[in-house]
Amino acid sequence: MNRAELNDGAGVFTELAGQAQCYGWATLATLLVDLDRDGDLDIYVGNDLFYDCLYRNNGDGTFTDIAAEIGTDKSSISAMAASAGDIDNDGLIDLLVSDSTNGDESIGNAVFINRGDLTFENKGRKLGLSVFDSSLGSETMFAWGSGIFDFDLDGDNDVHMVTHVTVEEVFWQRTFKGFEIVNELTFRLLDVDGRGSAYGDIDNDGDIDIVVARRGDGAFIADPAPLQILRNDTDTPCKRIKIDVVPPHLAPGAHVTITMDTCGSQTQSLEVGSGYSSVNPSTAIFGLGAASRVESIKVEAIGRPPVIIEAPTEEHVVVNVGPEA
Ligand SMILES: [Ca+2]
Ligand SMILES: [Ca+2]
Ligand SMILES: [Ca+2]
Ligand SMILES: [Ca+2]
Repeated sequence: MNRAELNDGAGVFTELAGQAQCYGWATLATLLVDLDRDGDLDIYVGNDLFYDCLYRNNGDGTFTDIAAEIGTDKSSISAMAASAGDIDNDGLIDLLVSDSTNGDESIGNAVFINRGDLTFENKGRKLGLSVFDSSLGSETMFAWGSGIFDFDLDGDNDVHMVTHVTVEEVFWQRTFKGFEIVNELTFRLLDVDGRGSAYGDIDNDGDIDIVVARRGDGAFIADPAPLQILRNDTDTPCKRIKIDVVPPHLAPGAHVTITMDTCGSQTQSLEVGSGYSSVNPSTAIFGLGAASRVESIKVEAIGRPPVIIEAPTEEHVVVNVGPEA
């Protein structure tokens, strides 16, 4: 049984008795994101070998599991990873939940496109993201880590997943048809046997790099396997902007929106956790694509008034959403 505990900021945690427990065989993915934009964090719970839960935050310390009501509960039977990101660039944060394709009830990775009223449409198959390419080495694959980011900085979000069963990580790039697997990326590795992935700009050059956690050799004995860092060496003429949200404890679930001189706007939700046992930094990175400049940045942190920065001149901006700002 899972537990939800409130942190009072002084090192004391109090259980929300009976709330957000989502009983299942094994919970491997927990994602906190404000899906209905009402100023509180909702919770997606991904279970292995059992149905998933989606808890709407009622704002009073209680949660309501709406997964069965809206049909997201049975879309992923072998969930290891869940990620939040705006897949279709309409300003509403969508969900990616990994799954296997190994012949049980599993139907492949789910992509829940947010309609804005806490209902979703699973477009995983339509977008080409539901199944892995069996030519990559196995038909039995499970993604333990996932990320929705604009890895090539061309102005649209791409998708990365890391899998096990000694298969490499998989990278989808957005095309006019949907998403297609890209195999020639410079940071592609073999025999990853990944059990988690985190996403951030490790070398501080303005693009998203990846850290992959790996299982040790042997089925039951955890021989050490070092982390792998996948440095992103994207060569692009597109401009970019990196936005750090501080203080870090107010960043989880914050919506960061940039408006550009052309091509409209882009929105990201800062994730608390990423896939299985991984955490991302409180940083948003946007590629501007065909746009030439950012006209404004808007950061909406949970429980804080929006902070708007007009006409930023730097490629790296730190936005303070705290009371002392
Ligand atoms: Ca909410
Ligand atoms: Ca969306
Ligand atoms: Ca892209
Ligand atoms: Ca980088």
